[in-house]
Amino acid sequence: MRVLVTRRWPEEVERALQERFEVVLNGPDRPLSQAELARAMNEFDVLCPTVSDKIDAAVFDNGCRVRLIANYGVGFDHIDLAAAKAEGIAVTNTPGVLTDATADIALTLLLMAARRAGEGERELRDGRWSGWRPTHLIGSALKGKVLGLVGMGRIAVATARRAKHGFGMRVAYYGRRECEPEIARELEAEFFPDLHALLGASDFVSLHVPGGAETTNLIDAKALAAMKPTSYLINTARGGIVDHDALADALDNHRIAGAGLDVYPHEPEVPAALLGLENVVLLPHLGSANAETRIAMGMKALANVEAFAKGEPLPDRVA
Ligand code: 8YV
Repeated sequence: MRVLVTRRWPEEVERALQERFEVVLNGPDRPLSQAELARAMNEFDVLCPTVSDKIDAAVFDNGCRVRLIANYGVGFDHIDLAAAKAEGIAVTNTPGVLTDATADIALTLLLMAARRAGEGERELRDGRWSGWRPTHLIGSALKGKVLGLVGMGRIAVATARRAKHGFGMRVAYYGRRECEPEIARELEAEFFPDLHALLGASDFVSLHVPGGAETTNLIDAKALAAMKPTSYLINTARGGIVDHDALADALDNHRIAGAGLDVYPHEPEVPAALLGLENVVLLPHLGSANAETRIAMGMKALANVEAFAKGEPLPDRVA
């Protein structure tokens, strides 16, 4: 069985994969072009892509040998599931193993934005720090503030646990349905069936819904207008969920206090209007970027490829 790994993975996972299958690794470790992806579809049985590969319907146009797309990552909005399904291709992801790492980055962004850490570091490195003073770079406290979660899946719950148990924040959430009673009790979480009502009640809003057509620009100018002028927006989910022109406008005009972003609509492009603003923290998609997590993601992808090779049910099938 021929397997293509589109980006370089941690060594131990690559080795484990190579011990079992005929594996081709993308030596230059740059994103594959659409033409290269289309070619790969005819040359391999299994494709292991990442978020930097756009698997759209067109890559299947010239025929397709691939039977399994084992995505390295939990989000799969870069894969056209309907098109894959139409080709009879199974798709898997890597849920669970990057929950803590991503929640850690949500809290990193929240703390950096609330305490103006990026601004402070830029000031210091630029030699602009003139010394301590009582009114210098005053941020916001977290204790008693409301963290409003948009979506209440695994990563949202892990983020809420950190915020509540670690920082004494209050928890509210918006979702299609209420979360499990046990989790609601533990977090003393207030459910908002209306997104804008949640936005208006929150001091920090953290996004945890999947990307894709259903959530594109969910946080638009209207949604931002529903937020308090003292509130912050945190996004570790997908860039497309936020209208970044509207966000830049809201930040520039201080209609919200700040934002912390790890994801962007067309990565690695970062909306230019954000780059000049002080009240936004910008990270380069680091959600799952710790050594343990990246290995666990690879091992999970490998488990799916192995199950596929043995004709067993796929542990993390999404299509
Ligand atoms: C991954 C992510 O590193 O898993 C996801 O959905 O957003 C990231 O943290 C990336 O997607 C790898 O494909």
